[in-house]
Amino acid sequence: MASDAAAETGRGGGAGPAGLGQRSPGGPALPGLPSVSRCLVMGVVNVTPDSFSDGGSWFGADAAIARGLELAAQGADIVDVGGESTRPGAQRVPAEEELRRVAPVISGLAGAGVPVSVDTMRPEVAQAALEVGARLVNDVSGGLADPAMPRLVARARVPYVVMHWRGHSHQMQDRAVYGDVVGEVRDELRRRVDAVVAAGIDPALIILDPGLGFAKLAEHNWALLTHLAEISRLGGWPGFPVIVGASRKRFLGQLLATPDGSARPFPGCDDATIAVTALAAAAGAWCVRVHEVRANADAVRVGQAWRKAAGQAAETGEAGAAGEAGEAGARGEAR
Ligand code: PMM
Repeated sequence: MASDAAAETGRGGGAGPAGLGQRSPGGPALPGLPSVSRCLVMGVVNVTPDSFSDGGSWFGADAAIARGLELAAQGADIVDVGGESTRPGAQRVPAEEELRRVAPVISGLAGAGVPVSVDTMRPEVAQAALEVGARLVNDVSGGLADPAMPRLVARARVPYVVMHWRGHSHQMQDRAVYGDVVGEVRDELRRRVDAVVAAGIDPALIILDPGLGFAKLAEHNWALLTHLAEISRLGGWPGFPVIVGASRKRFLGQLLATPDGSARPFPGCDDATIAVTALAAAAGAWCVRVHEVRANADAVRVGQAWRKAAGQAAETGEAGAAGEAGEAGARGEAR
């Protein structure tokens, strides 16, 4: 089934130069999203009072719109707007409240020409967000939280982030149990891809996410980060683009803990995030999701130059600057 569907899309089975997906840097662009020949930068605006890393900072439409515009000016290719915290232990907010938070922000940013994604697990929120201009649905549950989501996305024909997820925030860390984290995350993602394709989503619109920090301990996050190419290539499918959301997550604070073992608070984790961004971009990630854009945008260019020098990027159009992929890149000829 997976192979047949993949064949129908006309995409070959080969992976990109770094083995990380047909729409990794230099591959065809996803519809509605910027077409640049490097890893994209997704800036985060959490319109919540309690998100792990920036909760409360942009809680209010005007502040959130201003922040989104600031991130776009700093080099964000996409601005991700969310209205529900997914930090470990968080309780859910009602859908009406989530929508009340995100709709004016998405409308304001999209109206200003910013490519916007909506970070939601709810189809009714995604639907309303798409109506006011969102171009991508970022579903951290990969369609598991609400089976109506894949059907909605299929009808809307927009790019869809399928993240690895094992349950809502109040229970997810109890489920951070793996024998072989890379293999299990791959298998579970493959089942999600099969399910959302069966619901009608075009495989060419799917982006995969290993779900760092979601039912993962630090060791799991590091294992996944160092095996992004394996996440991209699920059995029977051609390579998918991969998005990486390491920004300010607790495993970075744990890495930078004081000698007495206290994790560094998240605002002190931006430099570590930037290091991960450079490595992920060098490995061929399609996008990084980050809270601070300017330095991460620089790090993406470092990673791109690294890829190119290592012979992993295409010869044309991957100069490390914000060059457009162009038609040849979009057809995959640049490889
Ligand atoms: N992480 C968070 C929220 N949304 N979306 C994707 N695709 N990937 C992630 O890793 C991800 C996400 C939680 O982080 P935050 O609350 O600090 O923004």
